[in-house]
Amino acid sequence: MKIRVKEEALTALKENRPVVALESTIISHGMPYPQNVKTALEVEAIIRENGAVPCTIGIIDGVGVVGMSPEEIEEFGKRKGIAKVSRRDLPIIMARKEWGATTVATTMILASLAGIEVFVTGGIGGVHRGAQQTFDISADLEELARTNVTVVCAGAKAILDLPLTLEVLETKGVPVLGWQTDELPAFYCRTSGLKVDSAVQNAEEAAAVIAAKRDLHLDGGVLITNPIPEEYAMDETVINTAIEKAITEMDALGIKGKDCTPYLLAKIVELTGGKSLDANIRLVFNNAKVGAQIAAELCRYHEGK
Ligand code: PSU
Ligand code: MN
Repeated sequence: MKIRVKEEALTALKENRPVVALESTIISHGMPYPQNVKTALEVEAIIRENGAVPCTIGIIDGVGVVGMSPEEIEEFGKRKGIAKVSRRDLPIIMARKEWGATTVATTMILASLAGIEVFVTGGIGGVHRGAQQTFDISADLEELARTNVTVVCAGAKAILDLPLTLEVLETKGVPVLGWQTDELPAFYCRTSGLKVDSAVQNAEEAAAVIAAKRDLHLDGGVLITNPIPEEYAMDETVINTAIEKAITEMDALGIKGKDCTPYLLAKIVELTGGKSLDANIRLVFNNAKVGAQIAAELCRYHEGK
């Protein structure tokens, strides 16, 4: 597979310094322009401030780019028609030498190929509501089952069936850790009423679990779920009303499959008058700090901690 890792990241990895991966579907399909570009660049800055090298990942002319330039990030935010690429789409986009925005699943694949162990995003895909009929279960869950990358997120959105998402993660053997909480955060809100497998209080505790999993040769990722900061969390009734409405409209329009998540995210931004976008941006920033800390702690493990 053709992959290009930026020089700065290659050096950092060789010298056992922390590197953090970032995805591009959140840029091309998760937020509107120009907030998408501004957020992506700011997340990189936060990761740097916290001592790690950021690597935004995407596919450019069929090459898996691990560590885009600011100009490339701008292009992913601006350009229309960049495909949303999950595991099954990856070979097609590469063979055709096209551009592709990487989902959580594909970002994990490319990060892992480059030797990056930690990946920061907003939310993962999961079991969609009504999956009992539609079978719509994100390939992100399958990837978490097999690829050795830790994913830091703010839980999963209530556009998904959260209890079923946790069930699938359990089946697939993916530890779900709560960052300073024992409750699964629900993206826009801090709580979901569901328990995570274990709380971790700091990067040291998180890294200990990740290292133990690796020592056991248990393939697959670890999910770190970090609640949105209190001051940016949304009112549960407001967000749930918007989510219900967005799902109803999506079903009426007959939108299915990979178009669901991008449609719902954009619709919810519209229905909340931009409030959900603000929350989304803030929670990604918050995750960036945690991801950089965990990546640094994992480097200490490599030194034989
Ligand atoms: N959740 C968000 N923003 C996003 C996504 C999820 O809040 O941009 C994207 C991620 O790239 C994730 C993908 O991997 O949606 C999941 O899509 P699907 O459900 O089609 O697998
Ligand atoms: Mn799907």
